[in-house]
Amino acid sequence: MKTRREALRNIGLAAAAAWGAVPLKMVAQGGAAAPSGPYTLPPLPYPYDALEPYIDAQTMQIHHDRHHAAYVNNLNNAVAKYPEVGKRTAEQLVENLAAVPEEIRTAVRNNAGGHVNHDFFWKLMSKSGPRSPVGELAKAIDVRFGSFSKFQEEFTRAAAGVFGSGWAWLTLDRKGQLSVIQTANQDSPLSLGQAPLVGIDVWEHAYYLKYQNRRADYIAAFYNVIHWDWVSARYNELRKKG
Ligand code: MN3
Repeated sequence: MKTRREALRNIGLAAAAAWGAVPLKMVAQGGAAAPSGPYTLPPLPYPYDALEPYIDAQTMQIHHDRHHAAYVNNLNNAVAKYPEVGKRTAEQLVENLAAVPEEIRTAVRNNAGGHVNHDFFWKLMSKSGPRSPVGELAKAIDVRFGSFSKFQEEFTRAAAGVFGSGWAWLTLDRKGQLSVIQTANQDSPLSLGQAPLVGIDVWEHAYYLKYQNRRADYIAAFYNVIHWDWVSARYNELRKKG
């Protein structure tokens, strides 16, 4: 009997584990396939473990499937009463927050910002390709910062110095000027008239599982996953557009 009870309990545990696994999967698939509004969660462009060992698979899964999904869901909820606002892209929303009705402006700032920032962040990262900028961007970084390592020093300082939750960025403004800036919470450089080229999420949810309170170790690891081919091509595109 004891063996049978144990067997039943084990089946129960297995069933519980299986049920436990279901909601996470449904969040990811449901978020992408059955949106409850105009905004959808794009799938992660690579497997969860693609950035190991620098960024661990569990962090990527929770960060994309739960945190990014929540920004998308909250954005859909925010615009539910304002269908005309929901016709704008998330980028357009953060580029012109003043055009968003005051009642939902803070919710849009936080959640369209969160959506746009994370969409950018996933595309920005890759383990393949060069570990430093190429072409015109490499030259522009040398001119602006003195050298690539001087840029890294400034970017590291900015990322380490964000108090609380936020981001550090390398941005390009409309005059073609490169800058290293910080934004708080989910504020986007687009709201400041600047286009992001590189951005690091320094919210604790981005690194705490693997790095705990060691933000400096996470920032150092991040340099191994910047997709410089993509960033450099993006720089050329933005410069062409002027
Ligand atoms: Mn995040």
